[in-house]
Amino acid sequence: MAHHGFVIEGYRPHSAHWGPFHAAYAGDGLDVRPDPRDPAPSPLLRNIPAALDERLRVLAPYARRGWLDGGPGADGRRGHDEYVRLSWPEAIELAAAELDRCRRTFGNTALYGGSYGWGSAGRFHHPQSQIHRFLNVLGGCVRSVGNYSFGASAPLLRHVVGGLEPLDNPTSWPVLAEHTEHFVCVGGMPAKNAQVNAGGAARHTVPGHLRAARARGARFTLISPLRDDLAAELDAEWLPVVPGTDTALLLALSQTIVDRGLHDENFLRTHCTGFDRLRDYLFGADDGVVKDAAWAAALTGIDAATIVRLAGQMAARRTMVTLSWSLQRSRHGEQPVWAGIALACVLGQIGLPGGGFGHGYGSSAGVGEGSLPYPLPTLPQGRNPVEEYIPVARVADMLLEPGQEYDFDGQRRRYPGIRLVYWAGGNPFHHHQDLTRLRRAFARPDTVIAHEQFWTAMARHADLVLPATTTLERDDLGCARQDSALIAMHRVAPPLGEARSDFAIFRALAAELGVEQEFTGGRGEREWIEHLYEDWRARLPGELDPGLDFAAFWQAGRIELPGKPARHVLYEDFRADPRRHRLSTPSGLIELYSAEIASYGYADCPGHPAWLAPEELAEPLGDGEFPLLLVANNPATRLHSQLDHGATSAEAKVHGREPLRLHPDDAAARGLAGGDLVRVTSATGSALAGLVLSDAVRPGVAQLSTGAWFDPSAPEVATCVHGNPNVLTRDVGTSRLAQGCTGQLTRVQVEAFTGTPPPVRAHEPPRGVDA
Ligand code: PGD
Repeated sequence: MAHHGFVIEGYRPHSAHWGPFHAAYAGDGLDVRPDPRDPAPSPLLRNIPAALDERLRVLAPYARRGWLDGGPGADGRRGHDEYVRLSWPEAIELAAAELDRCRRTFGNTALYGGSYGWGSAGRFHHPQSQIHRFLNVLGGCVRSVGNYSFGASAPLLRHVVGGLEPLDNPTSWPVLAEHTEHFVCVGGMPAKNAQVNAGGAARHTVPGHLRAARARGARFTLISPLRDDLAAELDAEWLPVVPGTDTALLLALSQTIVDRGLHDENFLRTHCTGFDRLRDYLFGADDGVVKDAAWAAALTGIDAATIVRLAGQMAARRTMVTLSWSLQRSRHGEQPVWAGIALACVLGQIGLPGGGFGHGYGSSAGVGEGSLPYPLPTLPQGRNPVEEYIPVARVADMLLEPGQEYDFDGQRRRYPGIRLVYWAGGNPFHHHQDLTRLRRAFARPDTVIAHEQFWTAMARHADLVLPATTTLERDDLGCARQDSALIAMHRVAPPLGEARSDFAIFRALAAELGVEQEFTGGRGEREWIEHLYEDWRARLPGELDPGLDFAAFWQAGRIELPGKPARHVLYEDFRADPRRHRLSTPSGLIELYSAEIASYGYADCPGHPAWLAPEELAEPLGDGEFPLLLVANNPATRLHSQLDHGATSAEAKVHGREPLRLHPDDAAARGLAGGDLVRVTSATGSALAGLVLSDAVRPGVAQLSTGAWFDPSAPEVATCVHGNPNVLTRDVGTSRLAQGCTGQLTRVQVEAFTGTPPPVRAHEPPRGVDA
């Protein structure tokens, strides 16, 4: 790699969403070493050197040929077109003129700046903060609310427990490690997801806490179609549930406990509302169906005796019901969360050390780490005067159906008409469902602008592609809300090609549009970073002041963050006195029946937790054109789609395609062997993948993780020849309540691919860009 002869000496501190590290750049490569204070560094660190692989980087500004020649307008060539290199002044002039035209002609409600995505770690160069600050200075934009991680849970939790504490600050790990006797892990606590936390994870502690609990004698039950959703060393009893049926299992556990009189009447009376309605439902008063173990056995594939035994064990011990985020990323995803909370209420251990429920243990490194009791250094985003917004996962609906009405959390809303889409720090062609439909949606706007580091599918669907630096090429501050240290993220390499930081790009655009001072606030990058640090420090309570000015902090490379309580028990105060520590629900109590939700009249989210069969289970597993249920979970070898070409990610590929796992029996029934190239089809699309056989996968289930870069280069063979499961998933909300994403599950068939395999081109630049 040629980097203008620029060499940065020595190892410097830096940080990613998957942990802190030290990196040394020698002009032709990057050496990455884990931080010695991290007890369990992530294998994803090995992907980081690939950030500087210039073959995949956007090295200069580019315009899409059709847009440059034909001007703004709806265009189905997005995603197929060639690109034309621009100079920075040309790119800035074109982008600024188009932003100006759209906002003046159609108003700021025609700009979509939802720009969902994780971007990279770093408090200042946080792409969402940068883009929102910029668009707000221009008069605002249509924004998005919610996320793809727990999009169904957040609105539900506000109704049921009056806030997001179970997500933000559940009972802390040291308390679980010491007190929990039985972990009932619904959706597991996968080690792969516990490597990652939005903003960083200075120390990976989850494996150690789990090991400590096991060493103390804690018992683990894993409820998941995948055995490796919990570490093997924990010796869990594995209940390989049919995906999408956890709600039925949770309801049957509650029914069994109540039926045997093992429930906590007192807790249900003093801390909950609506138990009578739930009990009527459990015992079939409304529909004649008793939700007992035999009923659940037929749906879940877990035999009735096992369900009854588990119910008894749970009632006899200090039990923590852990609900993963993945559970709610499917149709009616609100229900397993609500049913899990209801089960914890029936057990009556909420507020006791090690008992109750938690949501997201193992789904992220931060959950259970405790929250810092003060704000982090944060770039102010200004005010968005535009009131229009969409639930984040409804982006394709918005672009395809402007003016269309839809339901969301009790409101009847209307999609705005979008002319310009602006994205920085996210990849909808990774995170969204039914990518064929998303491509149709992205053909609609007049203009799509993206800041990207790599030639991702997002970049390839944009009209103007502005090259962004990676985190390695800029200074920043690294920290997350549940973190234990603030990292001085030293720049470890010079910018590749003509790449600029998102801040520098927005600054140039702001200057062109006459609002530079408003955007920059009169500060350059280094001044902002120093200001964010000093301003944060000045606001800390005196006893928590780290005592280092910016220069000393920068030199030290890191400071430990004080102030987190050593132990925290979710709803301990509420348990002690529910009147004094009311929840922010209408009743002040946990709502097992929500009159508010019931009043919305949504058949797909009634007033109490209920079993609503997902469309994916309309036919039993094994039947029909698509007999297998695909689990499209988050990957073990990279964060989402980031650094898909990195060493850890690339080593897991089979024939260069994403590995698809199948039980050996399901493979044998199809005449397939490990290492075969397979074609996976669903009602929405098809993908090529490399087959891996594993008895850790429940029969009837296939597993293909997200994050292989979308490769539509051989549509005659497959919608994606690289193995991106989002060509297979359905683009439909969880329910009218939350409208969360449902990417986790879809019905598929898996067959041998016998033709000539087309090359994977996802990691090559598009036409017009010098390779
Ligand atoms: P990433 O791969 O992290 O995915 O979706 P998300 O869009 O966050 O994308 C980040 C992008 O930002 C990358 O393209 C990267 O190059 C770019 N980038 C990184 N840093 C910067 C920067 O500083 N500046 C700029 N301009 N760009 C930058 C993740 C989403 O996917 C999430 S959170 C979840 S939980 C969902 N999970 C599933 C799932 O379980 N199943 C399915 N089928 N689909 C899912 N999608 C969701």
